[in-house]
This record gives sequence, C-alpha cells and structure tokens, in this order.
Amino acid sequence: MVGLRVSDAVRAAIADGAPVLALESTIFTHGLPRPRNLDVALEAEERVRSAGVVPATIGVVHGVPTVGLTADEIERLSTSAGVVKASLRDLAVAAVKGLSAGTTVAATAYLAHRAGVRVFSTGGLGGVHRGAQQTFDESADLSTLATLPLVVVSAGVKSILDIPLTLERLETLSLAVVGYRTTDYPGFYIADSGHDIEYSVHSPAEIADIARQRDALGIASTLLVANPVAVEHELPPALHDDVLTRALAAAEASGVTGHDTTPFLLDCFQRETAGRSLDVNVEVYRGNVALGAEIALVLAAAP
Ligand code: PSU
Ligand code: MN
Repeated sequence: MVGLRVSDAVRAAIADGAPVLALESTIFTHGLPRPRNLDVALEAEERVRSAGVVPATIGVVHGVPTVGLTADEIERLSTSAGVVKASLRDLAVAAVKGLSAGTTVAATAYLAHRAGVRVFSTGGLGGVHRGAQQTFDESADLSTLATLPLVVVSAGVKSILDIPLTLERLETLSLAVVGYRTTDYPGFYIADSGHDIEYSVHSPAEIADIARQRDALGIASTLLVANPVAVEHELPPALHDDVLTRALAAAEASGVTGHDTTPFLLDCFQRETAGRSLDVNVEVYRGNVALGAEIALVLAAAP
C-alpha cells in the first residue's frame, strides 16, 4: 500500500508548527490551458514562499497521493498526456492503477487534512450545476468539505453553475461561508454574483479566530472564505452576463451534457472574451493564494 507521501519540506513545517498552505492541482491539469497552466502553478508556489509560508501543492504522481509536489512533478502533471482528474472517490483507484492525476478541491482537501495542513487556497469551488434538479450534478467538493475542519479560500463558484442552489447546499451541509470584507457572494469572474451571504470578515486574524472557535466547539466542517476578485481585475459585468447567456445557449444547442459541460462553457468564455476570462482566472487565483498565505501565518502564530 502506498498511502500518502508528504514531502520533507511540508512534513518538517507541520512538525515545527510552521505555516503551510495547500494548493490544488486540477486547476493546472484541467482548469487552465497550456502553457499558462504551469506558469500559474509555479508562480502560486513562489508567492506563498515569499510570504514566508510553505506551499503544499497536492496531486497524484503515478498513483501516489502527494502533499508537496516538487517543481518537476508539477511540470510533469502540467504537460503529460493521460493525467486524469481525481476527486476523493478516485484516489484509491488511481493508486492501484498507477495513474497520475490532478486533484479536485475535494481530493486536495482530504489529503491536506490527512497530512495536517489546515488552510487551502483554490480558484473556484465546485458546486451545484444548472439543471441539477434533474441531473443531480453537484460536485463532491461540497459534501467532502462538510466533513473536514479546514479553512478554504475561493472566489465563490463560477456563474456557469447555479449559485443560489449552491448557497442552499452550503447551508444544508453546515458549511460556514464568510465574505472577505463583503457580504456580496463573489461570482469568480465578477466580484459580486448578485447573491448575498450573511457575514463579512475583515481580517485574516478574524478568520483564524473563527476557525479556532469552530475547533473548540468540535465542529468538523470547513470554513469557506469567499474572496472576491479586485474590481479593477474583474470581467466587466455586462460582458460577463452577455457571454454567459450566449455560452449557455450554445451548450443547449450543441447538446453537450454531464462532465463535458464545464469545459465547454469555459471554452466559450475564453473565446467570447478574447482570452480576458483567462486573465481574470489568474488574478482570482493570485488573490486567493495571497489571502490563504496570510491566514496560514496567523493560524501558525497562535494555533
Ligand atoms: N471550478 C472551476 N475550474 C475548475 C474547477 C472548479 O472554475 O477547474 C475544478 C476544481 O478542482 C474543483 C473541480 O474541485 O473542478 C470540481 O469538479 P467536479 O464538479 O467534477 O466535482
Ligand atoms: Mn460533476
């Protein structure tokens, strides 16, 4: 049995109580086009390091779930053919079959928690898909995060999903969600999705306090921090709404369904915005990585 591999740097940091930030790999194996994917992944690690935090990029290398990928491993996952997308249920299968994989938020969060990492930054969460009333298509990210006591920073979910239904599911699953300096739930490409959440937090220290209080109460679900993209970097909302309408119509017309839907819609966004959606995606991730690093620092200073 291979179990879990934790890099020496991450293992030492956890043993010393030093700050560590988990990062996912589906964002660069399946979420971003080449060659930008590799740059974004390596830049995120560099940004974390320069904040004084140890990055723990998580993925599966030839079947081995790995917390703390090397730059070489990140490069191989970013550029090799046959790298699959692994959610939590896929980890054991990938291990036995020796597959390499990008890990989703669900799988990354699970492995981070097993390794003792408490904070994790991603771009956007998986959520409830439009039409889920019929298709039942809801990401395992939600139910998995409901069982793990982490802090996860994201810019909400993309508007190609059903945002109000996603927020309902977060409530059902007892996943706390706080907005970073806002009660507007972000819509990934846009700072305000048009849907409100109840609570705003003003600092990494306040987020860390909430996480400690949760732990003291024995509540084992993730604290979701919704961090909007800076307004100067967002996709202009009118453009966003227009592209979304056209992308959804194109998906309907082409009969695309199931797991092909998200890549199809994201591809429409890229084409219809002449690549601007990709730039926004990168900015969103930068912001979440920076905030996650600050939270990891505060939590490590006073666990
Ligand atoms: N949202 C995005 N792009 C992505 C993902 C989410 O805008 O690439 C990835 C994340 O890794 C997330 C996963 O955890 O997709 C969710 O996939 P699924 O819906 O199949 O659970
Ligand atoms: Mn799905």
